[in-house]
Amino acid sequence: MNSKFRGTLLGVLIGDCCGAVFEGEVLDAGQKFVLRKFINKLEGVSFTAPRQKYTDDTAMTKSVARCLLKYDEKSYQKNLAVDFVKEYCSSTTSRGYGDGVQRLLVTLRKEKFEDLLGPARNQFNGTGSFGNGAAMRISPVSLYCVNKSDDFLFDLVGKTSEITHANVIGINGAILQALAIREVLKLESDDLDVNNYVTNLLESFKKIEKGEDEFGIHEQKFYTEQLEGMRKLLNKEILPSDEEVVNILGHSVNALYSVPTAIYCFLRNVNLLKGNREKLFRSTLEYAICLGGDTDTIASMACSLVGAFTGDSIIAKNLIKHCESSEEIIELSDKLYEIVFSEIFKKDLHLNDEKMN
Ligand code: F2R
Ligand code: MG
Ligand code: MG
Repeated sequence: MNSKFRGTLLGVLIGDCCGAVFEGEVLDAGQKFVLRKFINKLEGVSFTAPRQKYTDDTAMTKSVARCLLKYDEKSYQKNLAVDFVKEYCSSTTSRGYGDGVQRLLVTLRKEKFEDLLGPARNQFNGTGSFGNGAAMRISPVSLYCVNKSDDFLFDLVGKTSEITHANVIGINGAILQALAIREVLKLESDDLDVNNYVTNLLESFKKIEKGEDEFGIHEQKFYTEQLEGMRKLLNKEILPSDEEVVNILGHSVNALYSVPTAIYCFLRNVNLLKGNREKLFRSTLEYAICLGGDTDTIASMACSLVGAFTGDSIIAKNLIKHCESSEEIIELSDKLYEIVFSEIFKKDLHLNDEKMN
């Protein structure tokens, strides 16, 4: 499990660092070749350039991990808002934050965090952000909730998301990514039944999206439909082309058109590399970036899923070494593992004590 914790957060970092170079592009055959050579170079021993920089995806994930380490129900959200702002302001390099979220972090700071959720609700003329920023940073919540109830996870995802994302699409994208990671973290073997896995996510989303709005009109089944589309793509006899995948699932900054895409990238490669798990990380990384569009975020979310599934042992050591702050990411993973499992250990001891008495 310690290795799975490391794999999850290293997946975020490496997908982000490698994908950031191609963010916003549509890759033709030539660029796909450049991408392959670029990752080969990062995996090699002779890489001498400065380490590959991470972007907002990792910056915000680090904040979430740090605040979970000192989790307290009452102060968590304020601590997180302050940490987001500190991380944003302390960076000496551009981390490619979304335009809306940058304005929001400046407002939070200017207003001294008096209203934690108001600025997010006011974003985009009061509709709130549907960007994938809440989903891209959610993996530490999956780690923290590995043995907790669904309700606890939903609540913590909500608290972690709503500081910046008030639109239901943005928040539900984070719920989907959090559930998707937690489900693979909990697997004890490296055998993943892809059909079952998608069915479980679909069942969860049918419940989440069954609500009605204030007029009694049934809410649209946004993620449920995307998950159905993903299942169809996964079950196709002929492997779908990159264009077909992007047409059906999308590759934009909108959470609805990127979270299901990231999960698809992971599952497609699980299916393809059944007897060859060693190649799963590299192959998913390259495939997610090949789809173009929001490459750092889609690769980051997809690789986080691979890391949660296999652990960090299949990630090339040089690739880890050549990404900025990988030591810090490993330290955060290990600390999260320690607090999550010391809590469980304490609970077990307490139960044993009760039995003895
Ligand atoms: N923003 C980027 N990349 C492009 C900019 C890079 C820049 N040029 C640079 O290199 O410095 N990447 C990062 O942003 C995505 C996560 O975004 P997040 O945190 O959700 O931010 P935001 O601002 O809330 O939303 C992003 C954009 O989505 C559109 N949008 C969201 N909600 C909307 C709504 N209700 N109505 C209309 N548009 C909405 C806006 O265009 C937002 O700017 C990740 O890709 C991360 O890597
Ligand atoms: Mg980014
Ligand atoms: Mg991005």
